[in-house]
Amino acid sequence: MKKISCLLGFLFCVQGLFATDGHQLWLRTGKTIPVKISCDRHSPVLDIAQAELLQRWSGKENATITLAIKKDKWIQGDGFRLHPNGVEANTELGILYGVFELLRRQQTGRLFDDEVSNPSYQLRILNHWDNLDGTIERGYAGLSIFWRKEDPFTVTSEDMKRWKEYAVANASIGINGAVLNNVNASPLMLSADYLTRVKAIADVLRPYGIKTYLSVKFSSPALLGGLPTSDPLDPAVRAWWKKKAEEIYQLIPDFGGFVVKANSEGQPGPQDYGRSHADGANLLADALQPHRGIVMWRAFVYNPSEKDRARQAYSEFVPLDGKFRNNVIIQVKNGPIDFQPREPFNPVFGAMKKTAVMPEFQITQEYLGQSVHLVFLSPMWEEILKSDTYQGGKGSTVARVTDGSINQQKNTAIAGVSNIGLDTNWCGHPFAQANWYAFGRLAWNNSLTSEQIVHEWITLTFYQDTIRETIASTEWNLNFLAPVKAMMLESNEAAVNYMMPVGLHHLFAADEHYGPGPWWAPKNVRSDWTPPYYHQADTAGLGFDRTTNGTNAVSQYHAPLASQWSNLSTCPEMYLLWFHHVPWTYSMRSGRTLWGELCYRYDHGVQQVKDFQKTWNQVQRYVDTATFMAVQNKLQLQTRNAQLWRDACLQYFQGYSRMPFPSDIEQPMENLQDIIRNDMKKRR
Ligand code: GCW
Repeated sequence: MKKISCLLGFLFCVQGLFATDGHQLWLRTGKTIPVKISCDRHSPVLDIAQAELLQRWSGKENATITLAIKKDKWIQGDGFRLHPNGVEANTELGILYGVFELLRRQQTGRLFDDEVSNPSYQLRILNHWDNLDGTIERGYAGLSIFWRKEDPFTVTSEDMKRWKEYAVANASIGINGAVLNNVNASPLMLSADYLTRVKAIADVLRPYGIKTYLSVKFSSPALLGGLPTSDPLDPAVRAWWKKKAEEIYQLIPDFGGFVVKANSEGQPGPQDYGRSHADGANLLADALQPHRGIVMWRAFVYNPSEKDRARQAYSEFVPLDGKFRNNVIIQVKNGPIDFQPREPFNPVFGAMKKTAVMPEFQITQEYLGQSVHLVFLSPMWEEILKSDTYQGGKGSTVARVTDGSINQQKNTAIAGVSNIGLDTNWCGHPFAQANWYAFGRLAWNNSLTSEQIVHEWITLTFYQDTIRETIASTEWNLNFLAPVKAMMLESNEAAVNYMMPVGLHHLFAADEHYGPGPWWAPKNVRSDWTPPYYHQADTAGLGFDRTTNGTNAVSQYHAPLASQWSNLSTCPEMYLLWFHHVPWTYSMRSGRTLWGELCYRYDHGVQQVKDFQKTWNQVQRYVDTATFMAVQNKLQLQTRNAQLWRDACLQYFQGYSRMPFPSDIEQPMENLQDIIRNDMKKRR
């Protein structure tokens, strides 16, 4: 009897220790091992650095760690030097980031001797598309942690606790800025009541090195200030913004600045008054300049009457190069359309020489399965960062033209559209946490590999003390780390395969951007929001002709890309249907016809997700039950959705190709008419 209860006690204990709701993210606190800290200064930031060390130290018992602020010419900005006895930095924040790196090294077993680490970008910013009523545009993990509908201005202890946890998580990966509201901004954001709440948030984030920024609506002077116009050259408008900036800096002396979405998707902007993006951006830049604030002006613009949406940011912004104040940064989405599963890099990156440009990535999976699909986004971002723009000759990668290596620029920055909400695990899908993590790590070091990032994340997240104590590391590496890593690294390409292979893009049904709808084109919807605009399927072939025979968008890229990509035989197949309208019988490098290749890719994507299910089923004993079940369920849904993508797209395109399904792929499980009918029913 005694034996049994002992055993039960043990099991219960293991199970209990094992249970996790994901709220801790990659920041485990295991057993506390004592450590001594030598640090001759006190400040809110340094106190946090010390507290983190005391709480999470897992190195030698009673080791002494020195934290020292010292001038060191190898250290830049908030960078740091790690050495066996501690951390050195030029700034307090450098110490904090060094401490987090030290802890990460311990937990992931990566040794170091003497190493300097400097951030690639000065500003590493999350953009929250959070609305003031608490909803989140393209958010899939609950309501906003910043705003709510009921009782919107009371700051509760719960609020403060969340904001602090959020700050720790960001600081641990080097994120140092947060834009608190949607780029589709409400003018009320700048009202006194909301600014008071912004101050409360900024006060919590500050000691963790996170600056606060706001998205602003360009027509705020009229909508909020009651002026007759918001014309950027109107003196009263200029005075209004100056005063507003002063009011903000009274409350938040280290306020970071504004993000603006102007003349895009119905948002107001300077063009409403016959002025340019530069006039608009400079107006705000002048208001913020005395306070050292910056403007991040988005280049996400497109006009319904244009023939090719992919050309538009370039055509509007490149002629303005050199016309922006030096506290303006143009914020450019990674691709020329809109966060699709795969796009070539945005040509604006290679084209602006005298204006600072920053990448905008989307961490929230708007077009990549939302919080249902397991898709690790780091390989996609890595692909973009490492793409060569050839701006100043070979080696002018997107990373290097944005991080100050090639163009002299006052500010360097990178932004990620956040995937967090009030869900206990912050991100909805347990694996979506990896995308938040990866964004921060790449923002700190834009030459990290996805392989390294995922290795860190899996180890930090899943290699809990209970596992360490019961399972040999060799076994865990072999049976958990290796297969889960492989699955994650493959997951982005799998999504490309089952959604939009070979350069296809924007095939979504309706505005929810989740399921397939290559047929979707209601009469009352702008054509550049509908899939037929992008895939251009007809009986001759498939794909968008962006060569000289078509819209010539390819000419926005430097040599040798422009000629490589405009030539069918030298265009990389992953961009083929992005740049070309290709005959169905065209012979691909695999020897298959285009039609055969599409069939193979869509089906392969489905098989990849089925393999992810198998991988996951085999790692059950290394994961807590709740996480295991949650991921297992989501993978089931992902498989079903991948099948739907394959069946819908292939049968729809078959209507044009009129070619049979190859016999060696899984045949459609549901017929096209039923798929369309169900989809319509869902929307009614
Ligand atoms: O990706 C698209 C989204 C919109 C978003 C817009 C943008 C915030 O579908 O929801 O609006 O881009 O980036 O401005």
